[in-house]
Amino acid sequence: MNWKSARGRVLGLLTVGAVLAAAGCGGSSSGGGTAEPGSSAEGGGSGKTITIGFAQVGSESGWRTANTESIKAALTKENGFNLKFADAQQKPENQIQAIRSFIAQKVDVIAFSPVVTTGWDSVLEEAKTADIPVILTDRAVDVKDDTLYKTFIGSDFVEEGKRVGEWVDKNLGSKPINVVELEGTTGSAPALDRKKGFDGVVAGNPNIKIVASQTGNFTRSEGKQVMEGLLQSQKQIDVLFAHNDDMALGAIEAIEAAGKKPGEDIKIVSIDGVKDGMTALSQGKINYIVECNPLLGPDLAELAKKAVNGEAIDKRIVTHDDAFDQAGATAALPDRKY
Ligand code: GYE
Repeated sequence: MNWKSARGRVLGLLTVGAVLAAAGCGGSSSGGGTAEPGSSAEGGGSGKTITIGFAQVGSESGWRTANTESIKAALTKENGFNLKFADAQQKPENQIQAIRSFIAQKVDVIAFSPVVTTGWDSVLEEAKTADIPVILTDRAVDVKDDTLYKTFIGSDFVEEGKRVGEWVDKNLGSKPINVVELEGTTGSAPALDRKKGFDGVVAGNPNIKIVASQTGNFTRSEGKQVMEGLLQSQKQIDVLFAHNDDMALGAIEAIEAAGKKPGEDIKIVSIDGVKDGMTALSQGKINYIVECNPLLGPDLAELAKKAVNGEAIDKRIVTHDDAFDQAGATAALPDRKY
């Protein structure tokens, strides 16, 4: 799809425009209108350095690792950023604390990937009062006032779940099947939305029965543990839908330990498309993966510059996701970046 390249061009032009405008305004000392007093004027012609606080979810999955690497690689000194990075270890209270500390440090912009959807109104109001723009990356929040954040960039998780559901419906739904679902972190946008998308589709096929749905918190170890329990408690499991690859990979270990063949005795579908997941798909242990693109760093860098310069930004930016079967994964693996 052309979305990325077209968007890249648009952002690129706007950035060039902003730089030219700043260079042309002459006379003033900092060149940018919204400079924090503490920020230094470096960044090789791309304006003043932007101090950005990023509060990450944690390091629960391969997806998250790739996401963190992308963000750190884009928000560098050379690109005009001073990045303050906090890891919340999957605890919303740690993220709130990190955001409060970014506000106290008077950063130019705050970005974060909220662990769960709720509980953000007060801290985002504090950021707004301090006049610090907030960018949501990857995950959504559920707040009363959507002016509390500037924009939200990330995948459409309902659509991802829907696409997985459609594949199951089309490829496995012609006879009665029992499905177990490994959900992501309880209360997180991807867990809520992927479930909604998937369950909504399969509900239309009376052959498909979701016999159990339990959280594995997006981690490999919890995916394994929960699957071990399900293999004992369920008489017949035909399909596993894991909300991310890591939980599918943990479940594969449990299925193999129980003497069953993942991908054959139990069909497996998941979301993310990280290298380990794609490898399992290429080996036939997973049957279908809908991608979720974690490489949000470059777009976040452009959005942060625009937010600090007070430029207009779309409220919602949806990233493009592919989908893979076994042959597709085998073909994509050699060039896979994460
Ligand atoms: O799918 C999962 C990670 O928020 C899209 O979080 C992200 C999800 C991703 O832990 O692997």
